[in-house]
Amino acid sequence: MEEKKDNRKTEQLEQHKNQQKDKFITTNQGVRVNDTQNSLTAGERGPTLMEDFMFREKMTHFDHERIPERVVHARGAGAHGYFQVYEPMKAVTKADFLQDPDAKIPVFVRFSTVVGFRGSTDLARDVRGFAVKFYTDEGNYDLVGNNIPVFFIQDAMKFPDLIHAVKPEADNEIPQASTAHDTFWDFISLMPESIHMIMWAMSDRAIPRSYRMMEGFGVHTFRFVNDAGKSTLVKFHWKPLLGVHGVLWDEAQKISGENPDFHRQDLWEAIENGNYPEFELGVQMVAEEDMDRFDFDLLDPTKIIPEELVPVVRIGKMVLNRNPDNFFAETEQIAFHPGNIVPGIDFTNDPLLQGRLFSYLDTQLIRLGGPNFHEIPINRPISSALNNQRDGFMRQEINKGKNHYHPNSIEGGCPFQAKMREGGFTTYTEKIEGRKVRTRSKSFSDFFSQATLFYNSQTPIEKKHMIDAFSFELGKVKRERIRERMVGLLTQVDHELSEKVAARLGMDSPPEPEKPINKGVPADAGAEEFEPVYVEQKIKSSEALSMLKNPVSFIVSRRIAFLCADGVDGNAIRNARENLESQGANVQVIAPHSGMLKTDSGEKIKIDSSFIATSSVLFDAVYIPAGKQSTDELKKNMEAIHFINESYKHCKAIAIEGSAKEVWEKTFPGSMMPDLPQGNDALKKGIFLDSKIEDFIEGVSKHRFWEREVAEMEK
Ligand code: HDD
Repeated sequence: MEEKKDNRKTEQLEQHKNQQKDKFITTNQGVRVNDTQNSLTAGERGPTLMEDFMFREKMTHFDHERIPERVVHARGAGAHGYFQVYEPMKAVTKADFLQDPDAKIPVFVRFSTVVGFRGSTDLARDVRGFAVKFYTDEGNYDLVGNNIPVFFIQDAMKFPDLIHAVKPEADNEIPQASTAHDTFWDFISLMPESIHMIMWAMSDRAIPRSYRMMEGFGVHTFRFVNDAGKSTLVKFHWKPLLGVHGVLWDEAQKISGENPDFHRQDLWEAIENGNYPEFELGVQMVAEEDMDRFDFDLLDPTKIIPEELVPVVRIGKMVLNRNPDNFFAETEQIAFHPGNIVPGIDFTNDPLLQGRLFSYLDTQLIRLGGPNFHEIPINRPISSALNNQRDGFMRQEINKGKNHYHPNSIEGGCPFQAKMREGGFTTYTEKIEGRKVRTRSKSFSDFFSQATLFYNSQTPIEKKHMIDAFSFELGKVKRERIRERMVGLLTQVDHELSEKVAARLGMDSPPEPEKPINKGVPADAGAEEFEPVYVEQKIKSSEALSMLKNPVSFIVSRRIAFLCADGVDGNAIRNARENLESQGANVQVIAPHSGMLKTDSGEKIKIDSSFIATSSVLFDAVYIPAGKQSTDELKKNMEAIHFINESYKHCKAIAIEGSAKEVWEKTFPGSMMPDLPQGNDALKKGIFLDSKIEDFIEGVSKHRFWEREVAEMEK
């Protein structure tokens, strides 16, 4: 039974799969094709004939192969999996998929970048989409989130402006998949409500190491509704079991060149190798009557609820365990919509969410070509979909009978409406009263306090990365006045931050602004357009907001480069490799040439890549085995030296064995040589000179040795 629940979506998809093995090519009409290499011509050297239906069909289909890419989140990667709740959630929600801890609910997840086109790079500095479709017995539930818990704007009305500003510039379509240009920062500098999200976007969250290592957030406040019709406000979180890890910006840029598919490939390979990505679903729950007890409005999507105020309760786990069979059919054609909800979940009046509820269905109509996209296999619910909607392009279903209206008597009133007790969705009966107005609530006017909270919560190294990010992004902005406005906004977040960024941009540091701190939002807030208020915060710093204050160590699936040349110590390489692989690490042998490597005892080892075909930025750690002849060759090899140098700069664990120390010395001549750690110091600095393999394993598990950057900063 359990297994069956897990497989229901897979089984449904199975019916639509075809196998080519041992089959003939046919036309789309099922006629076998005898030659798909040559068109039909009048004579060997004559013109192609109009009657060549095989050619025309093949070419016509090809000509129509592309569909519009998503207007945002165009580039992504997806996976199948399942979700299992830990305990029944009956007390707060009647949602069926959150009740039975034995039930595995099929899911499909699509991770994405927002800005770049379909063919852009995975490692752009950008927000990552984190969209989950739960195929529940009560219909599809979509949790369409991001890896950042807040959004740039408070009202969906501004979404087209935001996206126009961030996409490549209108005249020359430059730059690709990047926020580092004038129109984006022009818009942001005029939109102080975006500053909280900007702080996140300038942090290492926006350059994740892997889709498997980032959090996800539903962003808006939603509702749980229980059997008794009682509503509880809820924020959704996905917590990756591998922890949250980023790369350095320098690496991100290089990965974009070396392997633009880095994240996509990482996800695919992890699943193929059985290292299934796992995320726990967390909820922050607030009783409806407590809605107004915060320093901010729960309907404002530019605000988080600090975890210190409301803890994240982990209520279940999602496991991604199957790669799609066909990228287009599944990952490209999947259509998400925050409006796809099931009984037990409902919306709030967040004006961003309300606008999204229009946009997603609308966008699928143009992208997928008509109103029947719900019939595409990946979009079909596993519960049956039945109603009086009819016809339209590409209709798959054959609706029998005369009836396509309700009420009807000729078919006995079928299909019936479902009462609430029969599982019919009933909207939460929220009481609403008000005038029609086109305005922003005053309770949305505190733009800076949580941006400051985010900045204050970071470690010095994380702050440094943010200052670097601002300096890079604004350094690409050509118009002086935009930079000035941005630095002006930063002074409102943190004066020291703005001073540091201003210095890097060669600008005078603006004076510290007056920030009259209010207790709560004052009655005249927002009287002037864009005039922010500052509200005293209960929390000054939140551990949960820092990636580095929440370290999670692991070695499984870490990529370790063994730098070798012919004559490498065969025993050493074998022992180290076996040890690392037994822990689940992904070891790759890198050498000056491809093919086979000859060890000192004449044994042959397969080389995974030559130096020219790979790069240090594609790895998490480096191991340089001993062996006189290998050492002598690596010492002369500029690519090997560069590999080690860059790995050091990017704070990765590096193991050096025996004679390989000479390669290290060649990498860092004279005074450039970093201090080699003694004894236990190795684990602090991440350089493992003739260390025990257990220490290196621990080092690789730590992800990065940021202390090295601190040391560089102090120099
Ligand atoms: Fe959106 C796609 C997430 C605000 C309009 N959005 C899209 C996807 C994700 C998000 C993950 C890709 C889904 C997939 O993989 O197919 N969007 C968000 C989040 C937002 C947000 C977390 C703020 C909290 N989005 C937002 C607004 C609007 C849209 C305010 C418009 C009013 N989003 C869209 C869209 C897209 C989309 C145009 C493009 C492709 C698609 O829907 O299927 O409708």
